[in-house]
Amino acid sequence: QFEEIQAKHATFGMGCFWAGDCLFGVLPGVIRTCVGYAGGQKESPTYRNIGDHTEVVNVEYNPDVISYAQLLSLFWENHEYGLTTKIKRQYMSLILYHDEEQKLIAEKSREQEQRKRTDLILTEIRKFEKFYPAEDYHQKYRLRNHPWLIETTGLTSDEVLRNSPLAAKLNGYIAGAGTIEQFAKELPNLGLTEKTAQYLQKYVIENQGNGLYC
Ligand code: MHO
Repeated sequence: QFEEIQAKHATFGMGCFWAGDCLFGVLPGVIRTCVGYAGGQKESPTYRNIGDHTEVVNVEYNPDVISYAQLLSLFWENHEYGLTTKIKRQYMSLILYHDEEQKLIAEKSREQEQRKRTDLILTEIRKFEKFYPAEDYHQKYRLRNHPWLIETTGLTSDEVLRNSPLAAKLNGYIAGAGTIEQFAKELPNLGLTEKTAQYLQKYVIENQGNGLYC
């Protein structure tokens, strides 16, 4: 189910990275997510000592299922990036492209977004260079508030929480990312027990549309 053969990567800075983790994690075609620091020069940044870096989410996706343009739509729809909002570098709007194709698509989509609005878009588009994964406690942050769910699905180590495709889905759904329809469609593929599915569904419905991922 989670084939990796043609996987590609995309990297976005769009405010607090817990949100990007949730929003991209539930997307069909997204295989796994990892939050971290990128875009700056400082060696080995940390959350407390982020230097000139930005919080980003690194997304591994299957381009046969979801396109880079679709990922960009989600990016534009879910954060602030206009000149009229004051945003510090930690939370800046940033697209780090992994190849020339992504660069062109990203630039085109920024132009399209710019035409829709009057204030200047501050989103920067730069080449992906170094990515520093964030501390474990930031990975799948929302899922970590649900020890029972982690335990029952066997996602019981930091490494598994970082790398598991299931963890990416659960982390997003538990926070209310993704639609109820999408959840209903995907639930049979998640391989959860009845009890676990019910637990998750309660949160999907409760948190649906509240946009509170951070
Ligand atoms: N609102 C959060 C931001 C966390 S973040 C990963 C806080 O209270 O720290 O930047």
